[in-house]
Amino acid sequence: MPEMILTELHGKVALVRLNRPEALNALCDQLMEELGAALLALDADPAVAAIVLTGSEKAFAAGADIREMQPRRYPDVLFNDFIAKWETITRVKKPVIAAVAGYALGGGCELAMMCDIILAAENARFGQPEINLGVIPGAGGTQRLTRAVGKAKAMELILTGRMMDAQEAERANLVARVVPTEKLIEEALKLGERMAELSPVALAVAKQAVNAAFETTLTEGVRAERALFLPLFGAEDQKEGMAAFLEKRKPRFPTRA
Ligand code: DAK
Repeated sequence: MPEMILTELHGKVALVRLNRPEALNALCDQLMEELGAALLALDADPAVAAIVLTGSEKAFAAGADIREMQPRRYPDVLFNDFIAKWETITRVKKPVIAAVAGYALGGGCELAMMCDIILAAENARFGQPEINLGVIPGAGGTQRLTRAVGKAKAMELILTGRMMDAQEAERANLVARVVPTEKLIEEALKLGERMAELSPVALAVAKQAVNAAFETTLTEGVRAERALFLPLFGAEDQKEGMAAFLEKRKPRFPTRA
């Protein structure tokens, strides 16, 4: 049984809560292992259509665990590849929504950025403060933050360790939306429930297509989109989705997640 995360099912939406409050959800090896295993199990579970990842009201996650990292030496980090367990979340095919309240710092900000959508509570604070520790972001922060907010702001945040609040993060396009802190989970579950009504095949493919935009040129990206789009006509969900529109009714997508 996992000790550092809690998982609940709300209809077809799984809510995964990082639960290490005494350390502001610092992301230690055990937590990352438990999280990775839970996410892969939910991805394979037909009862689940979408996943919400959250922390506490005080902290989504205040970064990788500094106490655990401090004694590590170069050959250890090289051979005991602690990066691998951080990337599990990027293998999930179902939509993953980060519901961020409080601190999302360092690895916490990087974890949120690996999700498909970030929903921020009014009290959320984002930052990459690794520079204060004599290192740099190590789980994609220099790349994903820069793609999200652009060079000037990414440089400023990463080179100074400054945090930005939820409003600034929304203006900078890091987050999809800011919601009242007490409504964060409700709003994140609503997003997930909306997706649970849609075609799981189309959702998974849409994720792949949007993610391709961060990997390639426009011409290549448009080609990738086409290669993902055309096979959807071979899936039953397209027949049902378009028939339902023409018959003025709600679609009932045959494919299960
Ligand atoms: N690690 C370990 N413990 C942490 C922690 C962290 N990142 N953040 C907070 N804590 C612990 C504190 O030590 C404290 O524990 P006790 O002293 O009570 O035992 C407890 O949580 C409460 O924290 P504070 O007393 O500091 O609470 P405050 O409200 O005063 O301050 C704060 C909140 C978030 C501003 C402050 O805790 C803070 O500055 N925390 C550190 C933030 C930070 O520097 N984060 C970046 C860490 S470096 C990689 C993947 C990822 C990474 C690297 C590599 N690979 C895959 C290769 C990521 C690196 C990082 O994230």
